[in-house]
Amino acid sequence: MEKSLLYPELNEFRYDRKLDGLWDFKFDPKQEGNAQNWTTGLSDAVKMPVPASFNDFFTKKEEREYAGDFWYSTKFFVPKELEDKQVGIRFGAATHRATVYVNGTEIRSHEGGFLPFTADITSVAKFGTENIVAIKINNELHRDALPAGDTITLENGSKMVKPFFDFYNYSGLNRSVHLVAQPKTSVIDYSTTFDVSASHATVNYQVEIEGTADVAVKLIDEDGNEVANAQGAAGKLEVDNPKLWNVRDAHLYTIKIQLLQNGNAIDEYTDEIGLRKIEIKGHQILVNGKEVYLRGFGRHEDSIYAGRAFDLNVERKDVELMEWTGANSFRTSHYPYDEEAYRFADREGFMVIDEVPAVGFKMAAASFLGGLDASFFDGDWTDELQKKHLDQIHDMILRDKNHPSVFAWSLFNEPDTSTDSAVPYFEKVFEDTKDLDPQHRSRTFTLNEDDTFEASKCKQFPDIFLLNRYPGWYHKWGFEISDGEAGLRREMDQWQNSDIDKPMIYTEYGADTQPGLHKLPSIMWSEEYQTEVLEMFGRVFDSYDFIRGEQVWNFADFQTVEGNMRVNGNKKGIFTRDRQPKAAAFFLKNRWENID
Ligand code: GCB
Repeated sequence: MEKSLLYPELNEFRYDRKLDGLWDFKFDPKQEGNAQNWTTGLSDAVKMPVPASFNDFFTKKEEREYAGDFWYSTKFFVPKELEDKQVGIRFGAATHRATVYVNGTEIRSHEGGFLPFTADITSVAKFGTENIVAIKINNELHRDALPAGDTITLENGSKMVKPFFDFYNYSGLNRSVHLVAQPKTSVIDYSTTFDVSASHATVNYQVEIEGTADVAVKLIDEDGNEVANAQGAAGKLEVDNPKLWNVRDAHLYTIKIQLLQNGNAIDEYTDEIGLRKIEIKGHQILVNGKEVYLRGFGRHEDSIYAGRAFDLNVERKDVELMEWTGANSFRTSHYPYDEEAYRFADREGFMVIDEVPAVGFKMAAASFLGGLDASFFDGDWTDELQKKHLDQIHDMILRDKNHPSVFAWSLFNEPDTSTDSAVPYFEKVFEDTKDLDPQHRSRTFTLNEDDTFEASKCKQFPDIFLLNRYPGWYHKWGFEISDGEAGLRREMDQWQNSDIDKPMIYTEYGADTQPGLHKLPSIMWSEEYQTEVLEMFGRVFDSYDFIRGEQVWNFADFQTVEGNMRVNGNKKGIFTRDRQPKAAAFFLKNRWENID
């Protein structure tokens, strides 16, 4: 069951119960937890909500900023009726690496703070009684891990993280924890591809099973009618007059996968899928044959109190606000989000660029810390890093491949692509991941400001170009913005005059803005200036046909490290951190509602 990243489900054959709530929590700066048997529970612990990042609950700075090992523990009951099943604990996310112990026995470790993993506890679980789980987590940043950064030790002995990226290193059990059980013979994965026309759709499916069983698959429409069925671990579901999944007009079907032995059902897994055809043709992005222009946001999982915790209330509000602006897309900058975000996007018809936490792969990104000029890919950490990077791309695609909303995979954010040493790293990443997605969605990455048409050595890799550009903010700012626009147009002219025949999406542009600061004429940080920057970009986007989308940075203000470029976080939000609109929100709404 540990191989499966399917979302948990409760049905006749499967069990799912959230273990969310107040857990025991304790820092372990001296790494003495194992020796002191914290694996069987924590004494002198504080109470900590799950899911949540621990950081913002504390009032002492050394606790909020804590880097190193820390533990969570809770008791949980395993029902007797699960005795004949495989039982596991599924962690939605543990930042950034973790080891799980149940009833004192070490079960497994996992690296990567933004993807789920299950600890199979079948052999140690006590049925019909109470059990105890402890998880040791480490939130340090290193150059050979994702997301990239350093961990230093201050003269007073405190450890401190130095991210090479611009979001706060919120840590802990940021997503729900589930007690799950499934039959010993069970569905562990499935995938679908589609052949779609207006009057007919073929769903080609493939089911992966642990054990041996017969497979029966049904497709059910939104009214509960069975529209197709098939037998076998791989097969075709034929649907006449399908209701296709369209952008901001989603229709979903339920796929019901049943396992049978001697004609008796022994497992069932159901999920919602959307039938649609995505094509990249020259500069165009087509969904079901219709051209789509992306409007939307780079986002973060970030909110007050619980940091990076997934909160369905926040997600609900964000979806409402995105829809209010007329957005049809977002990027999961800079890491895969909680599964619920994709399920919601599937339902609402958003186009999602799904990003792996390969962020900070650029020494200049450490300029938030004072600038380091070497090439990131010359470092001796790249072999180890690449292993983890590939592993996380694998898991992201495995987890998210059935979401109709996901239309592209972003394999890096702003890596250093202007040195030759980047090329072999990219070659391997693109080669090794080319067959992971049965739907073969576009694979891409965002190009930072330094990685221009002329400078980037990695333009051969992406299927779609994603550009992050900041004239008007990080250079040519204020009254010089007209030169910023001229420079941007010069770069766009180079792309236009090249033989590159792929779409381009702007995945970042924007300006930090202090809400409530008004000034006529504008100055930087004022709400007026933010709108002027967005107007400038809008003029440029409208001048080039190969630009097929705009995702402003950022949906909402978010927390970052402290620094002389940040006033309590990044303020490029179109909404404040508590999700109220800045003036630019009204500008974007007007613009986007008038774009097809
Ligand atoms: C970027 C990064 C993003 C930052 C943004 C900024 O290029 O991709 O993580 O937050 O710039 O505002 O500096």
